[in-house]
Amino acid sequence: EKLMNGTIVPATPEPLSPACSHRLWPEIENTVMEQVAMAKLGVGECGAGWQLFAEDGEMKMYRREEEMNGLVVDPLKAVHVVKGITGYELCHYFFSPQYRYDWETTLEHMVVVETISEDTIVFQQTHKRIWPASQRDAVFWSHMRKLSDDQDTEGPGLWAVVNKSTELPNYPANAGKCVRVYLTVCLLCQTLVNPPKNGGPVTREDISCKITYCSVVNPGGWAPASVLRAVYKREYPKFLKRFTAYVINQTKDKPITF
Ligand code: 18C
Repeated sequence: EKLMNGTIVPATPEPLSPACSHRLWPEIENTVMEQVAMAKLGVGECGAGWQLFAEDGEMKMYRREEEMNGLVVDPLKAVHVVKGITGYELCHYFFSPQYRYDWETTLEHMVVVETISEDTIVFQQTHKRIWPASQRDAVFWSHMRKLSDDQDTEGPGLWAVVNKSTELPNYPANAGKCVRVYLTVCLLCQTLVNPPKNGGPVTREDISCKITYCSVVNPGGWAPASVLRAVYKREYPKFLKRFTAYVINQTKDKPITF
């Protein structure tokens, strides 16, 4: 850029996200890149040991049995294809605090701790207690972003939400009755459009969304492995079915948002 006095200054790059000056930004950036790259890999490509543990129509859920210091931390990877909704819509309802109680059945209480920007929020959540373990809570940042799709730069692209545990002095871990869990979650959504043959406008009949949901939750403290794995097996399919049905229902009479 050339100033009035003739000095040449480098053009300021467009801000990537309104959150990019925040202290958490480097971690958010790195985590999003890493999680999206992992989510894009098929279960065959990202190492051995993935076992299918739940299947329902297009939905498939895999897990890898893993332990860390004696705690079950099984990574989960789910894929699903849902008709009639876009990747943006799924990410919007997953990210936005105002809908969370509608679909998150394990939730007891949610607090927005910090709104860093329109696309980046820090949450504190308390989840329902499972007998005989202690109740769990989580503090995590959540970031929503559009990604450029290598195959289809003109298309609706890819949207993702990444959630990752963080520490906050005002919300110390294990201070009250809750044990703090540590989570890394990625929801990656790709909209697929079937252009209508008559050349007419695209309707909800013509769209579908390919979903990949990856999650690793460290329970943070003692929890019986058998109970924990049973909770996994029940709660993850329940979550993905309920959440996608919720988004279909919320959007069915609304204009399509890409
Ligand atoms: O990704 C999801 N939701 C997001 C928005 O809420 C966000 C939250 C993740 C929650 C992480 C799990 C927190 C602990 C939950 C305790 C279990 C409660 C079950 C209550 C049943 C009545 O990313 C969707 C998340 C879908 C949740 C699936 C359940 C995950 C189970 C993980 C278990 C780890 C701790 C277990 C504690 C003791 C168990 C004996």
